[in-house]
Amino acid sequence: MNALISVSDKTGIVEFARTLHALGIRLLSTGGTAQLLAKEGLPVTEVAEVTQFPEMLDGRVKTLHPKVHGGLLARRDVPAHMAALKEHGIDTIDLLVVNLYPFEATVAKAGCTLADAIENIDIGGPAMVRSAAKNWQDVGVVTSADQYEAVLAELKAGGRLSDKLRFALSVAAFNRIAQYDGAISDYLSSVKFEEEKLSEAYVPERSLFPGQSNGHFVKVQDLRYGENSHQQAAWYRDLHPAPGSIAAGVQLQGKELSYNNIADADAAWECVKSFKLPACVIVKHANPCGVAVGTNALEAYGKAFQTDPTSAFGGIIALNRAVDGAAAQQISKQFVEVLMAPDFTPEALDVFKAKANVRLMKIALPPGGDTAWKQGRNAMDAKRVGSGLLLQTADNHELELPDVKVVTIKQPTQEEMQDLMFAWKVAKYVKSNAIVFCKGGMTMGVGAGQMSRLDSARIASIKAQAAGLSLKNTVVASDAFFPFRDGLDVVVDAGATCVAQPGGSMRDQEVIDAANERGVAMVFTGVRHFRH
Ligand code: 93A
Repeated sequence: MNALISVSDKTGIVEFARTLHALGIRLLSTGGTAQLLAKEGLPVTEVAEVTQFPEMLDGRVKTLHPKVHGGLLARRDVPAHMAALKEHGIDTIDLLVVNLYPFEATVAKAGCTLADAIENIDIGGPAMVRSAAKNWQDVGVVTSADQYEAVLAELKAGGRLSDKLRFALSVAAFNRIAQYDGAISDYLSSVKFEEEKLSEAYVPERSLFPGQSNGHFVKVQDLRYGENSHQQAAWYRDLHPAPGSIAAGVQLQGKELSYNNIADADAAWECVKSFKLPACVIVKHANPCGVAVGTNALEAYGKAFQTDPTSAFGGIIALNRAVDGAAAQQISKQFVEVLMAPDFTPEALDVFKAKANVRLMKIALPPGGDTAWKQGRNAMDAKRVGSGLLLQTADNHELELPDVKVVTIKQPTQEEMQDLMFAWKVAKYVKSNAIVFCKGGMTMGVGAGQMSRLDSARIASIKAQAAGLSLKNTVVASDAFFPFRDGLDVVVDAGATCVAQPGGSMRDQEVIDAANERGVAMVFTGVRHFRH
């Protein structure tokens, strides 16, 4: 029985080879591996001796030879195959032990050049692995040190590998090759081709194919921990993040982003960029606790903060206009975890220099301006469920004025209608059940994430009161329909005079009658915005 051993990672290989030798298996090997085994006193035949062809081109051609591939690929049960081996003086290779040039580790190193990366693309190793794995009925293929123990156990017990193990090794081998080729494809796809720069350290080109993903994700950074400190975590992004998405942003200063920071920052950013007017969104625990539009960044922030100053403490703040000195001064008065904006003026940066812990993220708005908010949004949403994945197209629905249907005797005023559209937009970014009271382009009370819509309405009301705001003459948006009139009664009792909800309940008429009875205006949007 012949074993060919050719490994870059030489961990455990000497002990493994020693046992193979003790079991009477002949050892063939490539340059570096052969040297190590010989030094450890093992009898080893160099592949070059077998092929009668020296390793050449700096090792680029070592095992790419019919004497190797013939020995791996020949079917032992096909007489013509065995006759061909005999005719050409080829021995069978029954066990292949290969691990590949460390491509992944090489490109993960800071300062890796394209040339370094290319040199670490293994050609001969994967070729042998594929030959052996294809011929799994006759050849065992070992591609990881983790497999040494199981292989030795069977060889010691019966002198040969079982079909079951050889098949499992073959599957593992093809998986490893797919993973290896995936890493090469990811890396090369992200290289911006500039001839004069090929020897410089590799810098990923992030927007070569904006918004496109090849289905692969690349790691942005390891995170200190996940949602909680006992969970491990990392942040991955699409290979080519779309401009306008937080993965295309840059952190200008501050502590490392945490898992929760990134999740909340995304919620805030996705919401703020959907506004045309200067807007500010403050997020806590994935929900907006204050959203407002204004004439500029300062005013929008001031209004957003007013909604719920208690929750805004330690909040994640996003603005869709550059932060200037005045806005920075005002924002820096509160404890802020992350501040995101398309830009920061030098004065604003000066203000935050004194607050080195504040994480400042500069994120471009989607090109195309305020009408292009959907760009940079994911086309698909994914959610992990036990051993599975739920996929859906993202909730990118935007309500247009003509789609809004007034269902009550009372009509909303123009101002109310404007606030309704604003409230509806905010409700889309609030976890269900969402109840959002608004007035004058700002949130006045947000009820989020309750199992009962009534509770969300009550909470919004309590929070408004705590913030010293009155819900009198506000508008309110409900992310889903009111199944009974009680929900409507609660929001009207709280002070709303105008209500937006999807409609579509069996008891719509009961709710419309209630709105008429209470003398408020109500519109149906025809769309629901559950968010879980
Ligand atoms: O440069 S290669 O692509 N050309 C080859 O013909 C070849 N054969 C084996 N790389 C090749 N290998 C790889 O060399 C193996 O996959 C293994 O990673 C490495 C072991 O080399 P050495 O034994 O000289 O340390």
